[in-house]
Amino acid sequence: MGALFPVLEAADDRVVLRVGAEALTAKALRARCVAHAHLLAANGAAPGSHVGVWTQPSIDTCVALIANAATGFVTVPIDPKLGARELGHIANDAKPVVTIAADVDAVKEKLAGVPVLRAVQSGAEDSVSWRQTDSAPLLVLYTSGTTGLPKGALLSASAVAFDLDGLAAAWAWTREDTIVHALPLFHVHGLVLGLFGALRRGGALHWFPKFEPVALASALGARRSVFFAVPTMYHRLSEAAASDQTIVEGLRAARLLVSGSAALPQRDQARIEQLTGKRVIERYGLTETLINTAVRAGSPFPPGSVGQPVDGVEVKLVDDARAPVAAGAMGEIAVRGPNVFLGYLNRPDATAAVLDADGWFFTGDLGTTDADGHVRIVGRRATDLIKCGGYKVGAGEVEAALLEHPLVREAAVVGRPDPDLGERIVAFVVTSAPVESKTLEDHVAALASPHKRPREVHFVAELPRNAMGKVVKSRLP
Ligand code: MCA
Ligand code: AMP
Repeated sequence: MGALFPVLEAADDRVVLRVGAEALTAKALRARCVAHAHLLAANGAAPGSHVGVWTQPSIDTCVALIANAATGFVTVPIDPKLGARELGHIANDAKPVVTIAADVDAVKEKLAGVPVLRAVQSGAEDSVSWRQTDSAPLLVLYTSGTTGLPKGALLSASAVAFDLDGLAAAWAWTREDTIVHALPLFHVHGLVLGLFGALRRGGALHWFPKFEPVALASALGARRSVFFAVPTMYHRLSEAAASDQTIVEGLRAARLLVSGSAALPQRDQARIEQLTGKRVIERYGLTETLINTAVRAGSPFPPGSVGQPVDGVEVKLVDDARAPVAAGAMGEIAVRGPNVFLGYLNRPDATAAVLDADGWFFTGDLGTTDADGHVRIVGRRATDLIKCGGYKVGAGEVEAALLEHPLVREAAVVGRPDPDLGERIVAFVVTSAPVESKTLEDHVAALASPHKRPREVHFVAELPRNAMGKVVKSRLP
């Protein structure tokens, strides 16, 4: 064990966090962490309490997320765009003692019943006990299943530290690196890898609240940088780079280009390589397991590889009965190691369905491995899980939201291949009266979340059903 973020104990004058024109040194960040801990203590939270962080894009949000983790509170990050139904669910399920927000008034209205505190703006010279890499919960991250409301995955401080240290070994990631990213701060990719990863290494993070290709590329050229992005971002960068040399130069200057959260299409990989001479490296993970495999920096890798297991993580491929498949055969990817989550909050049934008594977590992803241990993802067991722009969306949650619209009688939702988003959410609906597609898209955005809205709505007279009356999605047009 040791401190989760050793850089906060040393606290020197190096800039560790940059958002827009604002920057914080380790010393200034440490002072704000101390003030944050005192603020929470004065408002009824104790170490181990669930504390919500409203992740609206600002440097104060980054500070609140770091301070919460560093000083012993369990963070429940909340997507500020969540619709009413999902927000209510998280508040009821995680029961945060208090929620931190940069803009208190806007949040108070939405989070009835949960006290909301303004994020600390300045620091304090005082002492605090720093969070160690123990096995108690550090984060509750909400993630979608095929049906029902999202489940809260409980991740320990030791899992986060283990995984980040494994990735540091894989990528020769040191305090000299600046992570550059424009990912949201309420998922593993942007929060654990991008924010906590930079801090744990003691390097820096340059975070962009919005995905802006030219600004990001310029930041990549400015220092020894490592870029984290989802495939949709690489797709858009490769398109923009075709007519903008700044982007080509930025991508070329980065020490490492890393992609994850969904499969990186080979054509985008090829286009980036052709433009910059660099290959993007992939890593593969889930909210529940953090990152399981990663391509090693500077090592050759076959096309489509998501890398070899992170040091200390075991990977096996299994059949439908969870027995190992023959060497070279395709199977469901199962993983075991200190990176695996503690379980879903309040959902022992759902935990038992994915985590066995020997500690193996069954991912639902289908893959193959080669003789060198390189993993390739070839599909997913559940067709009702959609990865849109790197966000996981359950078809069932979109269907449930659509069915809450008074004019929708039946709904079926599928993911269809999309060159930009990976998969786009497509809805088939039977309505009792004419209604605009846009109305239904906005309805889902308001109830669940904008990234869960259907990008395409088809109005049909009836849904194809089998003899039992069950919708047969494979027969949808
Ligand atoms: C659009 N908007 C709306 C509506 N339509 N707002 C309200 N009502 C509507 N009907 C808003 C959106 O919120 C957004 O706002 C803006 O309009 C544009 O929306 P959209 O078109 O959906 O966004 P996009 O441009 O397509 O976004 C592409 C993206 C995004 C930037 C690539 O998908 C993204 O950030 N993806 C990252 C997902 C991620 O981090 N996944 C990691 C999961 P505004 O512009 O203000 O936002 S962790 C994981 O998977 C594992 C562990 C792993 O391996 O990493
Ligand atoms: P989430 O639950 O949002 O954390 O998403 C986890 C899922 O993202 C995994 O189960 C995979 O299906 C997918 N995923 C993550 N990284 C990759 C990758 N490099 N290639 C293909 N799929 C990925």
